[in-house]
Order: sequence, then structure tokens, then C-alpha cells
Amino acid sequence: MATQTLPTPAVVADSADKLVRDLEGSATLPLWAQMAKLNPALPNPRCTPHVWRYDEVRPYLLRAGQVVSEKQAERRVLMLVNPGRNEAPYTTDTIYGGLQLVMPNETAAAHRHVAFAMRFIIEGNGGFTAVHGRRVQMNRGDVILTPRWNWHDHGKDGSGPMIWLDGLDLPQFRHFPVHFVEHFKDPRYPAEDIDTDASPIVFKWHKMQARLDAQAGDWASQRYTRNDGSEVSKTLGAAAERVTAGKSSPIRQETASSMYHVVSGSGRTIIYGPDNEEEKLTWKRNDTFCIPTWARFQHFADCADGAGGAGDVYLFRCDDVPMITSLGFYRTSEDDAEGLVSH
Ligand code: 1HN
Repeated sequence: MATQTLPTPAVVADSADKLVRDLEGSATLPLWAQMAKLNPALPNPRCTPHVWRYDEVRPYLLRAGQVVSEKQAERRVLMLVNPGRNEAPYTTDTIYGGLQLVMPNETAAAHRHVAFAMRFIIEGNGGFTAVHGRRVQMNRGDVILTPRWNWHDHGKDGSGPMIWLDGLDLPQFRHFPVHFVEHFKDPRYPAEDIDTDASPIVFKWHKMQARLDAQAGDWASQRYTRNDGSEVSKTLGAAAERVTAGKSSPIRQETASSMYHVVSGSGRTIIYGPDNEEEKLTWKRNDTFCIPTWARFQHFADCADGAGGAGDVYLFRCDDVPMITSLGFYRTSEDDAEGLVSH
């Protein structure tokens, strides 16, 4: 019997490149190609430090008041979009901020949703928000909470615009796809007027200012807490800070990110880069600015009244400290890294 020689298959040397090509369609990817991306050397925010100047945004918001009806809009808001990502809902990588306008006799219709909201009231008189059947007044400097799944609608009496800063935990729902809304059958959810000063979801500015003024030093920081001492939500928290005109806060670097709002006065925040190069954010009353995670930053108070006066500069801050802390991610550059080892 004649022996048959089988054709030898062409030997193609295998290689990493060939393997990667052959993986196409296998629903796998090589980790080694992305190791540095998935295991970065430092916290790596995509958002960048930025200031939204009230003088610039307010005219657009008022124009929206002319050309976009509240009914059309449901919420008439200009979202604060971080230039580092250039898309909503990112004011920082974990915090959504927006400036909301309600005009007299309008109703921002009742709805409820999974997202938590806090509001810092910037300007206007006669505004109110009804949260799950209890209507409270909005006054400049107040922080008002809308806890998850509470029915809420907003409105306004009197004349002139009512404007506030919203802070919501919307970015989290890009990872946890569990956010949804329910609309009430009527524009307003039935509500009774309650004593705003006694409401557990309203934090009056004068009380916070008194706490800051009672704290000694050129820089003071106080957190907003619920009656039981807890943070205002499990995701977002809030604080206020005082800096004496001509003085500064300590330099901070933390894994939390924050959205600051200037309650009064003017100044600047310096962000120090890896080689101590400085990025300067200048701000004044009613401006909003953000600090991404792990930025090394320091506030400098220039003057208390915007006209060169001495006194104190006050800032409101919405941050993700509760979420970052409860997940075990909170740390500062001051921490002893070995102390972070979990057991
Ligand atoms: C919302 O319900 C309000 O109730 C504000 O005022 C901003 C942004 C996204 C989704 C829901 C409000 C919002 C929002």
C-alpha cells in the first residue's frame, strides 16, 4: 500500500497580536491591554475644576423663563455641565448641579423619583416647595431637602424670579440603573403649609452661620445633619464653610468631590497640580464651582462683601462624602495609608 503524505498545515506562529484579533467576537478582552487604565496610579476624575458665574448663567435662565413654559419643561433648569465630560448629568463625576427658575404663579408639577435632591436657595421671594404633603417657604440661604421618593412640586407667589441651585445624586444612576420617576395625576400634590422654621428638611442659613461663627479660627466648616445626627442622605451630604477675609482654608486633598456655592463675599480657590503648578478659580457671591476628587485645593477669602470689606466669606458645599465614606472609599492625603488596610 502506498503511503500517503498528508499536506502539512501552514504553521502560523501564534502571537499576542494574533490572539487579540482572534478574540473578536468571543466576548472577552485581554486585561493586560487595560491594566493601567483599570488600576490607575492615582484617583482619576474625568471632571475638571470649573466656575459657573452667576452673572453669566442668570440671563440665560431668565430667557428660558420667557421662552420655555414650566409645563413644557417640568423643571426649568440650566444644568451645570462639567467641561471635562461635556455631558449631563456631570457637574462632578458623582454630583449633578443645576440652576432652577420658577416664575410667579407657575407650578413645577408634582412628581417623585429615586434620586435625592437638595436645594440651596439663591434669590427671590414667595417661593415654596411642597415635599410629601408639607409646604415650606424658600428663603435665600436655606437648604431644603427632597428625600427619595417624596412627592414634590414647586411654586411661587409675588413678583420676580425664584432661583435656586439643585444638587442631585444623578450620576450614580449611570452605574445603578435603578432610577425612575412617577408623575402625580394633578400638578400639585395635596399639601398643607407647615412652620418652615420647624421643618426637619429645611436648614435656615442664620442657624448655620451661627454655628460657623461659634467655631474659632479663620476657617470653619460645619456639616448639615438631620435631627438624628446623620448626613442629609446616604449619597450626598452638605456643609458650609467660613473663611475670614484675607485668610485661607487649609489645603485639602480628598477622594470626595464637591460643588461649592458662594453664599457671600468673594475670593479664589487654588488647585495645586502635581508639580505645585497653580490653577486659580476666582469667584464671588452666587457663583458655583466644583472640585473633582483628589484635587489639592485651598480657598482664599478676598473680601466679605464684594466691595473690599473685611469680615467673613461664607460657602455652601454639596459633596459625596456620605456615599464615598459608606462605600469605604473616603481618604485624604493626610491619612496614613497603612491605616486604610481593611480586615
Ligand atoms: C428634579 O426632580 C428636580 O424636583 C430638579 O426640582 C432637577 C434633575 C433631574 C431629574 C429630576 C426638582 C432634576 C430633577
